[in-house]
Amino acid sequence: MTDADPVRLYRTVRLIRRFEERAIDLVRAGTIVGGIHPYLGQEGIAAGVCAALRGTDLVTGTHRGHGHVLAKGADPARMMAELCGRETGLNRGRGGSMHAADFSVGVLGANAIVGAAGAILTGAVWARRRRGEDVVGATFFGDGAVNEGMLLEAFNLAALWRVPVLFVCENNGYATTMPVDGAVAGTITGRAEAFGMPAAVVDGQDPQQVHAAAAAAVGRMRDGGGPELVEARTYRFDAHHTFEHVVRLDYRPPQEVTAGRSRDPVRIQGGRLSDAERAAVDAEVEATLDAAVAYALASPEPDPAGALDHLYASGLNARSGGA
Ligand SMILES: Cc1ncc(C[n+]2csc(CCOP(=O)(O)OP(=O)(O)O)c2C)c(N)n1
Ligand SMILES: [Mg+2]
Repeated sequence: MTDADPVRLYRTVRLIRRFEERAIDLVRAGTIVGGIHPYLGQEGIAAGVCAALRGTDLVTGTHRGHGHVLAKGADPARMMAELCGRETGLNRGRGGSMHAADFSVGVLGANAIVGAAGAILTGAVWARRRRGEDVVGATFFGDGAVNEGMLLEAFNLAALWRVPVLFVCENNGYATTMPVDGAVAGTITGRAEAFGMPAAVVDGQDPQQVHAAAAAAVGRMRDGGGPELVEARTYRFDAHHTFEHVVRLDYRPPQEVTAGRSRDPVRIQGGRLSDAERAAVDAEVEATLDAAVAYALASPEPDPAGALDHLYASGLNARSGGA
């Protein structure tokens, strides 16, 4: 089942947009320590893809991963608490921005290692299906990941073993400051085709177009098809990382930034709603985020005595492990 309901898609892109803007405020205030990689401008990709998935389906994301976690259904309050390093966070404040995970909604994690998330997702979907579970997965990665050996290895095994994974490339034109034309030989879809995977290019600024492409691919995968790739062309509206708010890096021509920002997924999707529908969603999102920020700020930080807890799935005690 997929859900292309325009109001739902708008709610998701608006939630991600406002979540990111509030998170940036908290970075500036020093409440979120270390900064974030804002997903501003790319919201339509997470929203469109995740609306094509079931709650039990799996996703993995990137260092720019808040949108993937929220679109898959994680609680914004516990996500905000995670970014603020609080005990009530999705991962008890230990994961933070780049490692947020919520297994209860199929989010196996954001991921700081460029190119790693595709291999994790491929293995996880393969393992679940071997156990007889009827799941598919989607993994998000940037244009900077398409030359990483680990991702290409994941393409190979997913194609060979027909693991139903949707590989979603968020091509925002840059890997940090490196333009895609200076780093990527050939094409991104050509990499998928080399492994026999169907591949399509979509307008990543249009949530409905992303959703249509993802829903079609996921439908084929549920019918027994193998992996597919979607390259969503997009634009990062803000910095690579919030450190750029402090240290200006001059790598994008101003005209390009203006043109890129003119195609805003929140406005594109919002334009499909009536004024009254849009106002109602906006108010609902604001209330959700007011509550999320209040929850995060009221939550305690973890007890430093527990800093080494939860390091090993086995429960091995890190304090005595090295002796
Ligand atoms: C394996 C690896 N190499 C390098 C880095 C440092 N790094 C972090 S983000 C980034 C750029 C990634 O670009 P892209 O995949 O296009 O994603 P975007 O930031 O544009 O969303 C790099 C090189 C890393 N985290 N992991
Ligand atoms: Mg990029």
